[in-house]
Amino acid sequence: MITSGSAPAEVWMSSNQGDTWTKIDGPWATSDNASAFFASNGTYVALATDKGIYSALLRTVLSFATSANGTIAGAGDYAAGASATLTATPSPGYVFTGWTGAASGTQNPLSIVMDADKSVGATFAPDTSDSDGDGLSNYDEIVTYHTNPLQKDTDGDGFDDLFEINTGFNPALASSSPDAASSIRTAMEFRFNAGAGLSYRIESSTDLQNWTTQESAIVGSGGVVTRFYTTENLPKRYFRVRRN
Ligand SMILES: [Ca+2]
Ligand SMILES: [Ca+2]
Repeated sequence: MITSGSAPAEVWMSSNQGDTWTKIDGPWATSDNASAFFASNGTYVALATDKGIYSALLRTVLSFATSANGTIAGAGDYAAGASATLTATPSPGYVFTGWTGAASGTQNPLSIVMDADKSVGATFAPDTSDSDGDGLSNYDEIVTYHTNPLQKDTDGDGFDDLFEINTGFNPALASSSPDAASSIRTAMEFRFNAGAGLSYRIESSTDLQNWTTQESAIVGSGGVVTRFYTTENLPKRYFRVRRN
């Protein structure tokens, strides 16, 4: 691409767009049909058809395709053969995943050679890492819940973000807190007699076939041992006690 303008002070030409430059004597004027030129790094480049110079250096243009969830820096005009540095910056909650168009791979920043006009795009994806280890991805924290991805208890109310979300409270607002929220549940009381110094274990089952140890090494004192177990989501549950 060549940009029109007034006559340049100096005119240089190249046949290979970058490596070898030759100064062409002037004077140059628009009337000489130095009809188009541009300046780059202090060097003038011209296309002058009436002088038989057809291999004028070209300016290259780096442009970017619109990318969702991030931006790319580095667009602009470059002398042919110059390098351009592309830098992709993801929006908060996203990560850069790769270049598209005239660039490829995942290196960032990336240097490319401007040997032609180029258009580059970038892809970004939700950040699925969990920096503070609270069970919520960085994307969920930043984009969905507006919580701090580096702090388990964003609003400092004593409850982690995930617990607040699971119990219907706002993890980013201290005035919305599950603090002291209570409920009454029906439980089952299980009792057995345990001899002094003897060891027992409590097992439970939902089908009388497969038994799971609920508590082991219960040492008796010559009296009744009492335990409570929830019945929530357990329409059938059986208990037994065994001597160890
Ligand atoms: Ca997290
Ligand atoms: Ca909290």
